[in-house]
Amino acid sequence: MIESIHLRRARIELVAPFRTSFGIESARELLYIEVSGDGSTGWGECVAMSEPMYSSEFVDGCETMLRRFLIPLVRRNTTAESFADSVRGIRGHYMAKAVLETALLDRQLRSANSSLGSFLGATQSSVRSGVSVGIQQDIDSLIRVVQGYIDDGYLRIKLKIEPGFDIEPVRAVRSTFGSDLLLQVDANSAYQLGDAEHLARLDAFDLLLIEQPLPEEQVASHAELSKVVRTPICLDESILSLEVAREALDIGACSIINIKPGRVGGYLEAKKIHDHCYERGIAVWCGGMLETGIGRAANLALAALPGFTLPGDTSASARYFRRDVTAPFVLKDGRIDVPTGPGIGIDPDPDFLDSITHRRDEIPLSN
Ligand code: OSB
Ligand code: MG
Repeated sequence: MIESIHLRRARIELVAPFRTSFGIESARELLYIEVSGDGSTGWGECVAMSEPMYSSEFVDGCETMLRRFLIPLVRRNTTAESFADSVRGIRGHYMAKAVLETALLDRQLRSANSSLGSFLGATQSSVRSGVSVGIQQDIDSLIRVVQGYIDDGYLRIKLKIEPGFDIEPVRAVRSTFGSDLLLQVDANSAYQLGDAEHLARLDAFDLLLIEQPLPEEQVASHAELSKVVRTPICLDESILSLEVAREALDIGACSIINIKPGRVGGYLEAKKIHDHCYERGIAVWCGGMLETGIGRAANLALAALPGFTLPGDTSASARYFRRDVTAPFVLKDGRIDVPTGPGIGIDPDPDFLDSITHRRDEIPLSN
C-alpha cells in the first residue's frame, strides 16, 4: 500500500558544459518522485530538461502536470500498471508520466524483493557503454575530448552535430581514431529534408547511424531522407510511443531506435517498444538524458534486455558529475554492471542528495 508521495527538486553541476544543436547545459535541474509504503521507498527521476528545447516538455511543466493531473490519480493500491492504464486518456506529457510510473514500479518491486532487470527480462549482467560528446569549440578540442573518452574505455563515440559542425569534425575523428572506432552522430533535429545531399556526405565515414536528423514531427520526411542517405537513420525525439515506433518502422523512417524510457512514458512502454523491435529484428539502444544514479540505474536494467545490441548512452557517473547522488557507476572494460538489488537496486546518499535539494514537498494522497 502506498502511504506517501514526495516531490523533490534539486540541481547538480555537470563536470563540463554539454552543447548540442538545441543549447548548452552546465547543470542539471532535477525532479525526483519518492513513493513510500510497506517499508520501501521507490524512486523516479524526471528526464525533462529546464527548457523545452530537446522536446516540448520541461521540468517545471512536469512538476505542474504531476501536481495537477498525475499524482491525484494515485490511490493507496495504485500500481505502475494501473497508473499506466489510468493516464492513457491524458495526451503527451510522457516525461511527467514516466517519473511517477517509475517511482511506483520501483516501490512495488522493492516490496516484492524483485529487481527491475529481472522484472523487465534482462539477460545481461553488464552493458556496453558509449558516450555522447557535445559540440566543441573547434576540431582540436573535439579530438582531445574524444581521446579522453577512448582512454576511459568507452566502446562507442557519438558526436553531436549541427549545420556548420558536421562533416569536418566527423572526418577528423574518423581519420584520427581509425576505421575500428564505433562512431555515430546525433543532430537533435537540426536539419531539414533539403539538407539530404549534405547529410549524404556523412556516408563516407562508415557511421553506425545518424540520430534524429529532422524535426520530431517529420517522421515521413525521414523515410524520404533514407532514400538519399545510406547511413542508417535512428530516431530519438520522434519516438514517443510503441505506435509511433511501429509506424516509423513500417514506412521506413528509421532502421534503428533509440529507446529512452522517460521520452515514451516509462519502462513499461519502453519494454513494449523493445519487444516489438526484437520481434522485427530491429536493433535498439538505450539513450540517456544526463541522468543521475537514480535514473541511470533503471536505464541499465532496461539496456540489459536482449534486443539492446548497440552500446547505449549509458555512461559512467564520472562522465557527468564530480559526485553522483548514488554510489558511482563505473566503467570496467567499457561496460557497466547492471544493478541486481530490489527495484532499481540502488539508493541515493541521503545527505548528499539533501545538500543539492532546494525543495521537497509531501503531496497528500487523494484517499
Ligand atoms: O539527444 O540523446 C540526446 C542529452 C540530453 C538530451 C538529449 C540527448 C542527450 C545526449 C546525452 O545525447 C545522453 C547521455 O549521456 O545521457
Ligand atoms: Mg538523441
